[in-house]
Order: sequence, then structure tokens, then C-alpha cells
Amino acid sequence: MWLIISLLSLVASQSNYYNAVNITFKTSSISAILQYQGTPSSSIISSLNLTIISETYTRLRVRITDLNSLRWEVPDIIIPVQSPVSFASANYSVSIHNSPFGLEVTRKSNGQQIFNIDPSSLFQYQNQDIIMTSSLNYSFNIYGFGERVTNFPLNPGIYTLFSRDAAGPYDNGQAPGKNMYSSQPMYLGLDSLGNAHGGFLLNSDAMDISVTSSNITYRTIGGIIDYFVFVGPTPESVVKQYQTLVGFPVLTPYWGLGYHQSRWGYNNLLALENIVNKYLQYKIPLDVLWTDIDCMTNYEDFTLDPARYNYNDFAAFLDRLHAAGRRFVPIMDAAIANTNYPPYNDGTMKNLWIGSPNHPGALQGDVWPGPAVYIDWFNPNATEYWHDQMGQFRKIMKFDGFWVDMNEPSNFCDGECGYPPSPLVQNLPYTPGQTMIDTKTIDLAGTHYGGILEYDVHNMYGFKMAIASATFFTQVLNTRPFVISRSSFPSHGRHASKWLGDNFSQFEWMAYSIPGMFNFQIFGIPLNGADICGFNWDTTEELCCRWYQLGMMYTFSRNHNSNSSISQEPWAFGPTLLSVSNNAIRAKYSLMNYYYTLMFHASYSGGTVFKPSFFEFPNDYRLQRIHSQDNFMVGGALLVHPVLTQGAITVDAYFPADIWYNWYSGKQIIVPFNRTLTLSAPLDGMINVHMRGGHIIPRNDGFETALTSQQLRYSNITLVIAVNGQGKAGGFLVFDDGLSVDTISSGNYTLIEYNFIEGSTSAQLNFNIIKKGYTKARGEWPFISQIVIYGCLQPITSIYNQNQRVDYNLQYSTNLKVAVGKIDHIFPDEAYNLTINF
Ligand SMILES: *[C@@H]1O[C@H](CO)[C@@H](O)[C@H](O)[C@H]1NC(C)=O
Ligand SMILES: *[C@@H]1O[C@H](CO)[C@@H](O)[C@H](O)[C@H]1NC(C)=O
Ligand SMILES: *[C@@H]1O[C@H](CO)[C@@H](O)[C@H](O)[C@H]1NC(C)=O
Ligand SMILES: *[C@@H]1O[C@H](CO)[C@@H](O)[C@H](O)[C@H]1NC(C)=O
Ligand SMILES: *[C@@H]1O[C@H](CO)[C@@H](O)[C@H](O)[C@H]1NC(C)=O
Ligand SMILES: *[C@@H]1O[C@H](CO)[C@@H](O)[C@H](O)[C@H]1NC(C)=O
Ligand SMILES: *[C@@H]1O[C@H](CO)[C@@H](O)[C@H](O)[C@H]1NC(C)=O
Ligand SMILES: *[C@@H]1O[C@H](CO)[C@@H](O)[C@H](O)[C@H]1NC(C)=O
Ligand SMILES: *[C@@H]1O[C@H](CO)[C@@H](O)[C@H](O)[C@H]1NC(C)=O
Ligand SMILES: *[C@@H]1O[C@H](CO)[C@@H](O)[C@H](O)[C@H]1NC(C)=O
Ligand SMILES: *[C@@H]1O[C@H](CO)[C@@H](O)[C@H](O)[C@H]1NC(C)=O
Ligand SMILES: CC(=O)N[C@H]1CO[C@H](CO)[C@@H](O)[C@@H]1O
Repeated sequence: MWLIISLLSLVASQSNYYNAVNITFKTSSISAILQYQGTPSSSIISSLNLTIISETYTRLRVRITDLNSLRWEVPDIIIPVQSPVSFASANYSVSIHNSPFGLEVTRKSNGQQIFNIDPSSLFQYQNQDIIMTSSLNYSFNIYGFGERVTNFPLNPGIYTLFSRDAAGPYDNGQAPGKNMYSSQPMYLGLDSLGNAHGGFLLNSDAMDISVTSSNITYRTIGGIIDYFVFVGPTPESVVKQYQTLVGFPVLTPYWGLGYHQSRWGYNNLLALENIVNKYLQYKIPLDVLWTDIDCMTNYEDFTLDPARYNYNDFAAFLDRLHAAGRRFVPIMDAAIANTNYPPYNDGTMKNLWIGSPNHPGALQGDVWPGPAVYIDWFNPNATEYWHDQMGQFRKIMKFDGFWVDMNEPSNFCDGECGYPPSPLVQNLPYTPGQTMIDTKTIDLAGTHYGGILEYDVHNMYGFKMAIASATFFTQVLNTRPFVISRSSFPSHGRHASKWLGDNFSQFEWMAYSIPGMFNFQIFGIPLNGADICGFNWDTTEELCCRWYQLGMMYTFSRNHNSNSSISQEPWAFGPTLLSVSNNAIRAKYSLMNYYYTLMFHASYSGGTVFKPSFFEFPNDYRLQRIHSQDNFMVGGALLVHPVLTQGAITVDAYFPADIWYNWYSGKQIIVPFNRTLTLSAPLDGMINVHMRGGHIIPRNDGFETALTSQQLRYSNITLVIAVNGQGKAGGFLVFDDGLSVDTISSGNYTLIEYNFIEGSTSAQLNFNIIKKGYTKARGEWPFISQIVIYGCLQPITSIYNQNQRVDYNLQYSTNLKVAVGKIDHIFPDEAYNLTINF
């Protein structure tokens, strides 16, 4: 009998299978030997070591290795478990089929399969070609498996994981692969009832993943099977379970959430000064200024062209920038110019470069500076070298964060300059992506420290570079890292963040930033964003307006542009963009405390920030597919409907079943039976944002006047309270210095929960101090200046703290059902129990 896996066009003989023998069941592990039954072949691994470990209640690990010899395994990524739980207590069950080998994992609470190697499916374990299918007996949507530009969920097809510098075309799931910068072999599966599970193949080799509506086939060209099953059962819990394994996201400095301006082609100091002056002139906030490779001498890393940037003037410029509470972030590319200058000479002396069969000392690539070599991050001297370079460079450029690029790694030659692809590349038994794998990167025969081959670690280059950059901040500067990288790998978010890469100034690319954002939330990199107004090609005023409205809702909000495109700063077109950009930036600044508190929670215990709405409403099937990417939520409280098409001045907004208030006015919206409402969305207006009943948002009062997030940090706060059907609402606020490395581990933060409960004649607003680890002099501490209640059916008559009246300016809108009360000298971090009388 022949089994055909149509999508991979594989034909496998049922007579080629493995039997499981010597199966041993222990409290928290199962082990067995898998013995190959079939035509002997030199490439087949005939004896496999299967180990199944119930690592946590919600996470199962399945390891399948070569019983007789070591293979490449991804080092130092996951957080090991101290003590596994018993199978009896775990939230999943495991059963093994012995002949042919099969393995089924189900969720105990509903008996549903969440991983299943069917005995009849092709299971092939060869030296350079491992195939494993998980086929479930129901349909589910698949989200994840990055990086690519694609829909959310993935359509059936084959998706390649091999990090690549590709201005990615839309990935339709057909060969050739449209894989891009990162490799993230993790997915979230969701059935139509909202049951979620997850899967993660811990493997750094190139692979193809074929997905259908009910099964997933991994085909990797090396490494081992080290597979993790996450039981869910909600999307958010899958993400947390995954992040518990690969690390919770690094906490961003507060300023990282602010507004960033960048472009390739500012070219000299005067241009940079002009940009900052324009922001001051137009009174538009600016937190961070960036420079691209054009500030280097001849595009060489760790240089600043002295002809265009007088060092003294530049230092003085950065001093002024810093004094005004702004920050500066430069770019650094992956490859080091092969030229006589300290970064090259130091690295050569330390034997730091990736070698090749042609040039054991240094594989010869070609990037922006011309001939270039690549740092071998597996060399134990690499991090120290990188820190040295960063430290030297910081003497001429006092940067606050780091932008690492071209780290797939990119190469303008295919493989190695001047040489044909290595025999390794030419003789691959299977080529993920079905296209020459060396395209625009270094040859897979590249050699690393300790005999590691580029073949196995290609996908980790950007991740390793990002870690080396982040540890400069944590270890050398003792400050919180802010590192934005183009390439990433599982666990990246624990150290660094990402932007979505070199986009096009087109409406459809703006729209694809939403699934792009979602996927990286799932992968554990919540600080993310696409270039506002678009990178490649010329933007238009309309697109730029729409992209500001959307982009200022990203966690990482940066306007960045290519050197060959027309200008796209806020003043580049006219009054419409000028006011739209300013309003959009200020809208984000009003939410800085909210975003920061969400980021804090993600760093504290995992989870998402900029999320698909089905994460909050998992059993709303319309959100899973039809409305999966035309709206999103920021935390649990805000629902956003962006305009994503040219010419549109309305948006058909789908509202999941709940109570929703217009974020700006507080008016409750009445949702029709089909749950779709056409909202007005004028070009010169604000993005449609609705606040969900049941939540409290600590709005930054200073947003209308602040020019930096630093000015907002300790400005007064308005508690915006949106009541739900039970007259209740709750929310959080975190305070810290926004900069320290060990804020969470040292407990140097204050976390407050606000709870509102309404009765018929009064309401209670309770301040619950969850943690008081961070205090400032009272003079520097903000006040809760105001309480705003959305969905308030009657005016406020007074507000009391114990028996002291604290209100002083009460207002009520009968039309909007919004009550506003100013309050005096109420600190955000005292255990008050305010009484609000109606
Ligand atoms: C299975 O266990 C038996 C008894 O311990 C042992 O003799 C045999 O070699 C084992 N088989 C394999 C394939 O390891
Ligand atoms: C099988 O692999 C596990 C870890 O994956 C290891 O602890 C065990 O010793 C291996 N068993 C054999 C027989 O090599
Ligand atoms: C395990 O499942 C039980 C029953 O469904 C549930 O109450 C419990 O919260 C689950 N445990 C975890 C850690 O998710
Ligand atoms: C995978 O799913 C497809 C479509 O449902 C099905 O035809 C095929 O048999 C499945 N393959 C395996 C190996 O289960
Ligand atoms: C799917 O598999 C589960 C677990 O084995 C089983 O309980 C269920 O009956 C199966 N459903 C179908 C439709 O085969
Ligand atoms: C690290 O660099 C030192 C020189 O600074 C050299 O002696 C040593 O061999 C290098 N280590 C490796 C692993 O290359
Ligand atoms: C942009 O940079 C590239 C690479 O240096 C250069 O070839 C091109 O001329 C530049 N374009 C403009 C408009 O400066
Ligand atoms: C939803 O219903 C409203 C009227 O209640 C109608 O105008 C609108 O076209 C409907 N939208 C959809 C998508 O069905
Ligand atoms: C907490 O943060 C403040 C402000 O940065 C700092 O002065 C203090 O030393 C920190 N305390 C601890 C325990 O880290
Ligand atoms: C902040 O709130 C306090 C106390 O309510 C008030 O006295 C002060 O004027 C407010 N500050 C600003 C800038 O509005
Ligand atoms: C807050 O005060 C009200 C009225 O005095 C009281 O009913 C309620 O229990 C108090 N709540 C807390 C948490 O102290
Ligand atoms: C090269 C490229 O296309 N990069 C990004 C632009 O498009 C989408 C949406 O913004 C991103 O997901 C891509 O990574």
C-alpha cells in the first residue's frame, strides 16, 4: 500500500516504518527505541531514541534522536524544567502505537487531539531529511510559522523556514518559498469552537512546513526532532505556555514605546539637526532619532564619516538631544568590511570570522561596504569583541539603543563570492523552498567554532547578533536594552525586539503589517512594528496619514524610509498629514501608561499586547477567519478598526459581543444584529478605537502638550472607567524608572489594580496595591487628577475619600452618558477606597 502526502509530493512505502520497542513508562517520562523496518539505506537512521517528558501540566516534550550518534541540537535557547510533573496530573494524555510507531496526545478536559503521529503517516528519519506529520482528526486554523508576508490564518500550502534577506512577496504557500528574515517554527492552532493548542519544533535547520486544514508536516534537513506540545486551551494561554519555555519578552524601556523618526539618507549632521528642529517647530512629539548606514564611512560598521559629521559637533548635538529627553539609535549591519580598520583587524586577530572550505580563515562575502566577512557568534570571543566595538563606537556616538540589520545574514553574492555553491549545497537530498538555498546569503558549508556548520545554525545568526548587542546594554552599560533586529529565532524576544523589515509604500503592505504584528506576538516579540508610511517606493499623503493612524497603535512606532524615496516626515506633504500625524502620535502618548503596563505584564508572565481580537473572544468564529486581520486589540480593553484601503472614508467594523464605547468621546455604540457597523473614518480624523466595558485605562494627562514620553512619565493620570453590564470595571498601572535592567527580578516597581463597582446611588473605586517596590519623592509623583466614567447613567454628585470630599469639578453629558470628576491630591499608589456618589 502506498500513502501519498499530496502537498509534499512524497511517495512513501508503508513497508518503511519504525516499530517502537522497549517502551518504558515512568511517572513523568516515557522512553522507547524506534527500530526501522524496511529497505535498508545508508541515509536512514535505523535506531532512534524516543523520550517523552511531561515537563509541565500544560507542556509535553517529545524528543527523537539518533540512538547511536550525536546530531546537531539547538543550544541554550529553552528554559529547562527543574522537575517534570506526573502524567497522571498533567492536562494531557499520551498514547503510543508500537507497530508501526505512532504517538497521540490529547487534551484531557475535552479528549481532543493536540498532536498525533498517525501510524499510517510517513515518518522518515534520515541524515539530512526528517519528515514528521501531526495529523489531527478535526479542522483547525493555523497561525504562526514565520517569517513571511501572508494571511492570518495560513492558507493550506508549504511554508519555508530559512532566514533570508528578501523583500518578501506575498507568500501564497506555493514553491518557490517566500520565506523572509526570521525562522520561527512555532504555531498556534485554533478550532472553530475556540479551543487552542500549540506546537513548536526546536530545530534550527532549514525546513519546509506543509499545512492542510487538519495536519502539519515538518520536513527539515538536519538536527533532531525536539517537539513541544502546548495544551492551551485558549490562544493567550498557548502563547504564555510557549513563552514559559523560550523566555518572557524583555521589558522595553519606557521611551521605546514613544515615537521614532528614521530614514536612510539623512546623510549629514545638518540634516539630523533640521529634523529635530522641525519637530520642535511644529510641536510634534519625538522620542527617538535614528540613523541608517549612510552615516558610516563607506558603509563600514562602527564608523561615523568625519567629513559629514564633525565629531565634536555631533557629540554636542547628542548632548542636546539627550538633555531634551530624546534618544538616539544607530544601525549596525551583520558583516564587517574586509578592509584595514580596527573592527576588521581585531576580529581577524581573534580568529572570529566564519570560515569556508575555500577560505578557512574567513568566508568572503559582499555587502554594503563591498568585500566583507561574518562574525562567528559561536566563537567564545565574539561577544567580548562585539562589546569592545560597541564601547569604542559609543565614545563618538552616545547611542541609547541598537538597530541590527542584514543579519539573516545577507550577502550580495550567493554563497561565497567567486565560488560556485559548495557540494553540500549542490547535493542536498531535499531543498526547503525549492530554490537555490544560498541565494543572497552565505554558503551552508560555512564553518563556525567547534566544527559547527552554517548548515545547522544559519537561522540563528540574527538572534545571536541581537543577544550580543543586548548584553552590551545590560552588562556594560547596566541599562535596559533596546535592540531592534531584522532577523529572529525562538527566544529572541527574551533579549531583543524586531521590526517587520523593508516594506513597500503601498496600502496592501500596510494591511499585511497586522498579521505580521500578530505572528510576532505569538513568537514572544511583542515590541514590533512596520515602517510608518512604508519603506521602499514613494508614499502618498493619504497612505502616510493612514499609516500614522495605524502605526501609532503598533507597540514600536517608527517612521522610516528608503534613501531613494520622497520624504515622508510629518511636514512632507501639507496640513493634513501634519495634523493627522501629530494627533496619531499624541493618541499613543495618551496611552503610554496603558501600553507600558501591558508590556510589563507580558515581561512578567508572558502574553500578547497587540493581538488578534479572537485572543479575547476565542469562540467568535467570525474573528478567526473573516475578521481575523481587519481589526485588532491592544490589551483586553481597546478594539481598533483601521482603514486599510485607498480612498475609503468609512470602515465596516465588526464588533464581538460585548459593550463598546468610543474611546475618544465615551459614547456607547449600539451594534446591529449582524455585529457590523459602518463607522465614519475621515482621512483627517483619528483611527477608530473602542473601549470595552469592564476596563479601566490610566490615561496620561500630558499627551496634548508633551514633546517626549519622558515628559509624560510622571504627569497626572485620568482613570477612564468603562463599565460593563454589571456596572464593574478594572485595570492596572505599573510604575518603575522605565530604564533599569532588573526591575522585575529586583521588585523595583509599583503595581496597582483599580477596581470599580457601581451600586444604585454610589460606586466604589478601590486602589489595590499589588506591589509597592518603587517610590519617588512625593513632589515627583503624579496624581490621579480625574475620573471619567463611560456608560454612567447619572451625574456624579460628589467623590469622597473616607469622609473627606475630594472632587472639585463635576461634569456630565446626558447625550454621551459620560461623567467626569476632577479630584484633588489622590495618589495613584495609595490604598484608597473612593466613594463616588450619584
Ligand atoms: C530492549 O531491552 C532488552 C532488555 O533490557 C535488551 O536486551 C535489548 O537490547 C533492548 N533493545 C534495544 C533495541 O535496545
Ligand atoms: C535517549 O535520550 C535521552 C534524552 O533525550 C537520554 O537521556 C537517554 O540517555 C537516551 N537513551 C539512550 C539509550 O541513549
Ligand atoms: C488543567 O485542567 C483543569 C481542568 O480542565 C483546569 O482546571 C486547570 O486549570 C488546568 N491546569 C492548567 C495548569 O492549565
Ligand atoms: C493531511 O490532511 C489532508 C487533508 O485533510 C489529508 O488528505 C491527508 O491524508 C492528511 N495526511 C496525513 C498524513 O494525515
Ligand atoms: C478524534 O480523536 C479523539 C482522541 O483519540 C477521539 O476521542 C475522537 O473520537 C476522534 N474523533 C473522530 C471524529 O474521529
Ligand atoms: C580568543 O582570543 C584570544 C586572543 O585575544 C586567543 O588567544 C584565543 O585563542 C581566542 N579564542 C578562541 C576560541 O578563538
Ligand atoms: C541609495 O543608496 C544606494 C546605495 O548606496 C545608492 O546606490 C543610491 O544611489 C542611493 N540613492 C539615492 C537617491 O541617494
Ligand atoms: C449589517 O446590518 C446593517 C443593518 O442592520 C446593514 O446596513 C449592513 O449592511 C449589514 N452588514 C453586513 C456585513 O451584513
Ligand atoms: C530602584 O530604582 C531606583 C530608580 O532607578 C533606584 O534609585 C534604586 O536603586 C532601585 N532599587 C533597587 C532595589 O534596585
Ligand atoms: C496634577 O494633579 C494635582 C492634584 O490633583 C493638581 O494640583 C495639579 O495641578 C495637576 N497638575 C497638572 C499639570 O495638571
Ligand atoms: C470600600 O468602602 C465601602 C464603603 O465604605 C465598603 O463597603 C467596601 O467594603 C470597601 N472596600 C474595600 C475593599 O475596602
Ligand atoms: C520585506 C517585507 O515585505 N517586509 C515586511 C513588510 O510587509 C509586511 C507587513 O508590514 C511585513 O510582515 C513584512 O515583514
